[in-house]
Amino acid sequence: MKRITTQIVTLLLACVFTISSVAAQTVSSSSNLSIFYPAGYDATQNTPSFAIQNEPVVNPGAQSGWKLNPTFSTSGSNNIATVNCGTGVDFYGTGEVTGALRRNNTSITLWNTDNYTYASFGGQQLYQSHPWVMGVRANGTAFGVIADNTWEMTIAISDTNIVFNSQGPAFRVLTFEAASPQAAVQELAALTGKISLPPIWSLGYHQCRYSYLTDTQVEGIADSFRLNQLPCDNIWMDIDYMDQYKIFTFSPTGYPNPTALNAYLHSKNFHSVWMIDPGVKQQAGYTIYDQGTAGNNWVKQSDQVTDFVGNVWPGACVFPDFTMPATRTWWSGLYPSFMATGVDGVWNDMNEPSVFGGVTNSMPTNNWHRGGGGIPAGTHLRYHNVFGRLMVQASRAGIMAANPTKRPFVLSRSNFLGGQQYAATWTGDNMATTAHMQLSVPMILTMGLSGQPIVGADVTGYSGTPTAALIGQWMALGTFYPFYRNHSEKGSPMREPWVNGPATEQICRIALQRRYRLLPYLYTLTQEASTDGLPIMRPLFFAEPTNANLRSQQQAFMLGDILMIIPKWATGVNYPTGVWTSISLVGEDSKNDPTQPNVLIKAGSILPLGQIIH
Ligand code: MIG
Repeated sequence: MKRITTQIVTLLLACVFTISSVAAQTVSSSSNLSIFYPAGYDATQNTPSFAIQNEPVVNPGAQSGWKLNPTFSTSGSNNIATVNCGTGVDFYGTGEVTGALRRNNTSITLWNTDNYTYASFGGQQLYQSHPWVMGVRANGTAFGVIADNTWEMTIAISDTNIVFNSQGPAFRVLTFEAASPQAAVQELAALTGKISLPPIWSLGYHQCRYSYLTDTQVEGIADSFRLNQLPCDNIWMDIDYMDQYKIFTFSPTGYPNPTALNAYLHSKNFHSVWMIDPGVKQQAGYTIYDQGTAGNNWVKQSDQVTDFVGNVWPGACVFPDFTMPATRTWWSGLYPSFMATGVDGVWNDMNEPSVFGGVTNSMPTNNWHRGGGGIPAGTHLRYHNVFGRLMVQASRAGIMAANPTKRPFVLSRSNFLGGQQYAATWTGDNMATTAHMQLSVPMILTMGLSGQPIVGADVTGYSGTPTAALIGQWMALGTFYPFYRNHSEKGSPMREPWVNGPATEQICRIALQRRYRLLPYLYTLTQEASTDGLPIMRPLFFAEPTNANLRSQQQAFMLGDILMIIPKWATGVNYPTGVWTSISLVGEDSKNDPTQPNVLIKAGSILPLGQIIH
């Protein structure tokens, strides 16, 4: 009875909203890829493509026997593309998502959102957008689907279909075939861009805190790492280093001399990473505000004239319109003097953009971006999802101009498909719970399958109070994240390795020593990612794509091709075929250690290792 009622309601809804199907207008193709343009496709509404950096070479017409043919339709003002993928497909991708690695029967919304502890929107709406789905068939062949638009969109995946439902105008869809899941991710990277090799120090351990409140405290933290013989490469400065949260300023009391602090850190072989947010305090006399106002650089309200003002940490703020080339150039130009204090890396946060009290914690969708240089003017609804991506493009350019001979390191909370070219990322504000520690594995794997290899989660959990046991477990897991950073929220207990007593400190020490022992291998994998686009942390099914028992494995994972990592909390792990042997990295008993994940090497492999660092 219930089912019949549902069917009637569905029928009625279909009548009311007149879901009408639109024939594909044009198809162009190469041997492994097809691009579908719906009727009514208007290039000015969709170009330039933010996802596709390398436009594929295609010929007019369809490839015969092509399996992945979207059907275009509309519902009200929404445009929809439905791709029937056949049966027996395991789906992956869709970027930054909570939940399972295998994306069958999931739905997410692409609308970059400051989603504290993933608690809002059912956790199905986070900081980044990747309109991308990968399928893997039973025989191990794979395919990829890209919905090439930036507008707010949902991606609903069943066992057979992918439905992209966009609030924007008709958009094109790219589908491609690949011999393996690896080949699909490589094709994605060829289309959307690859990382540049980051500095090796960024692969070391990072100690962060919201916030170390004074330079003296930072120096003390650095000293403790060295005194306690805990390997560490980086210390992070969160927003409290600023004067009243004004970007590109320094607190006259807490951080009066950033040059001296950076010099101190460098003298102890640390690097420093400092935060820069997009919101600019609206305050006459503040240089950044005055410059940006004189340059007419701020995002406008819907009247296209008045600066939009929204609240963030500094209070009332204006926001750079990063769609404008002049704004990006101005923003890049702010970095050289900042970097000249000895800053090594930059952390761009809050760039969804986050606006306190705004709808979905952001700015109104009818705000106005002026574009330029090939980017048409348009609403915030169109450009919201690429705000952070355009910001880090400009940040990176400025950092490179400041230090042309150094490889930049930028960490961004928000981004868009392809944005890995500009910045590494982390999974935002997680919780200090076992559940979120475990969730970090499929989240990082999924980002890697969506083109972003350099990812981590806040080790020990950003929000809340972890037990000493959880701190040890998470530090031990983080060893194997591509980006290994301990971070925690203001008001929560400190999480540096020594604060929970000697037993936890020793667990952290072994975890850190393991990381540094693996550094040559991690560096090699990172270099390879910069050329082949493959993730660093990989799902177990990469090791044997035809093995149906590996497709949902999301607790154990691969580091590159030759190491399998099995956390001690992992249950029901299926091994890929082959001989896998536990190894000890720093003298620990990998297989039986109660906290450190078991590290297994594939028979016949060569693993480059560094010295044990004390
Ligand atoms: O509204 O800069 O996700 O890592 O410590 C909070 C303070 C702003 C959010 C980031 C978090 C960072 C915090 N930021």
